[in-house]
Amino acid sequence: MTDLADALAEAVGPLHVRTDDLSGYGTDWTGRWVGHARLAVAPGTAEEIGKILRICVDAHIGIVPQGGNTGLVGGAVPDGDVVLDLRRLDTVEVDPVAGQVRAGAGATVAAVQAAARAAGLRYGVDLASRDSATIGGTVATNAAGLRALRLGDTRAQMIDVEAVLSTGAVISRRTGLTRDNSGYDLPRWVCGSEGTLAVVTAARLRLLPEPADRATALLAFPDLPAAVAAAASLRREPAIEVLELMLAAGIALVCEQQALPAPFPVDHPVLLLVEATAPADAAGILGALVEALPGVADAAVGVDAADSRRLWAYRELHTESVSRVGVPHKLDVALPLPAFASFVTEVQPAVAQGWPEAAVWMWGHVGEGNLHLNVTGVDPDDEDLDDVVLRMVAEAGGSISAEHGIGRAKQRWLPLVRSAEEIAVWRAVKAAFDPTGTLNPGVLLPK
Ligand code: 2HG
Ligand code: ZN
Repeated sequence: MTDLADALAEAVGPLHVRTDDLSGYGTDWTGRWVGHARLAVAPGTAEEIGKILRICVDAHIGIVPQGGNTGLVGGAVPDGDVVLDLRRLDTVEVDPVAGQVRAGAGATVAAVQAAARAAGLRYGVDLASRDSATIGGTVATNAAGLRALRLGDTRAQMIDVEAVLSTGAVISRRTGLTRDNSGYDLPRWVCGSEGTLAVVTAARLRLLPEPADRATALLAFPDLPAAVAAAASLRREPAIEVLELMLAAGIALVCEQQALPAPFPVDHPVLLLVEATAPADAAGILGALVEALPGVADAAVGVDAADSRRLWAYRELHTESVSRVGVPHKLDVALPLPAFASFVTEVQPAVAQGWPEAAVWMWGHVGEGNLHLNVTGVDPDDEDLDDVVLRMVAEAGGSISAEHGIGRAKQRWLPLVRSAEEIAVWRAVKAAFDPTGTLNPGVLLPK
């Protein structure tokens, strides 16, 4: 063992320091971001994290916090750094009276959802990677997911965060108060900072009442403008909690890769997955809304929970299916809804012009103008492709990152959506939290 490994072993116990077989820590889920971990250390407490940080600060070595490693912008991929594996911090404690959960950074989203459910409540953030994605990662990236349209992103659930600064100091309000307007809200700054300000060790999150009834439907449309107009109209309805858009190519890919039957007897260019929740008769409410919608070519309604899961599979299996055909360019972008349909139509030929071999896959949280544009068949390192797409996004008044963050993937394009003055303030904030630049170096802000 090296001096560094010895010092860390003293801090957390030798069983929790790994120096061999580090490839799982060094590569992201998609295979797009390949780095190198110097070693991995798995602390069991915030206090141990403080010790680890002080050791790494003194040794001038970067620390990359990692949970489920499900991020999609290279934000948890080390570059010769120490990986801080947070998965041992997996406690989940529900306070049903307060309607809150305190979850360790390493608890999975699914574990938090299950604990909430057992108390007759629910956690508002849901995403397809729920079984691996951890609370620490979702707080650090302000993950949004499938229900943010109505329930908000991670920041909207957050009551408090416990986090360790690179000095080893622990910050936390510790109160659980839902009204606490006493000055700068550091928990909300840490949320979405992608591990660059502090290491999230736990979060206190709000839980919501479980709706008594829900209904799911898959709606088919003849074209994009009709589907987007339907989404715009449905998002005004309080009962609608989910509005997800898919295209024919993605549906065909999912069916082929996952051996699923086509959802309708004939193919349709665009599908919307919608879900309604209500105190009673969600299916009736959803049925009436669909009936009144112009342009619906066909509809499949989930008659029970198993049937709803069958419809959800077409949406949730997109990411995995795309990865089966190649290492994708992942462009998670946001567009103003009025520009959504024209962007989707125009970006295809723009990509085909420069990269005729490209396959473009698009789907997303259309209720919030969030489009996931994936491209396979093009060298993953060919950033000219990303440049073409992200410039089109900025031109259309959109954002280069809707929910996945900046990571190592998108720093180059930050000036398209953030001013030099804003980025200067970010640097000052970073220096205040992490003066030695130890936390997640090279992520979000260029090194
Ligand atoms: C989703 O909504 C995730 O499916 C992943 O945010 C998107 O794989 C992607 O590009
Ligand atoms: Zn998404």
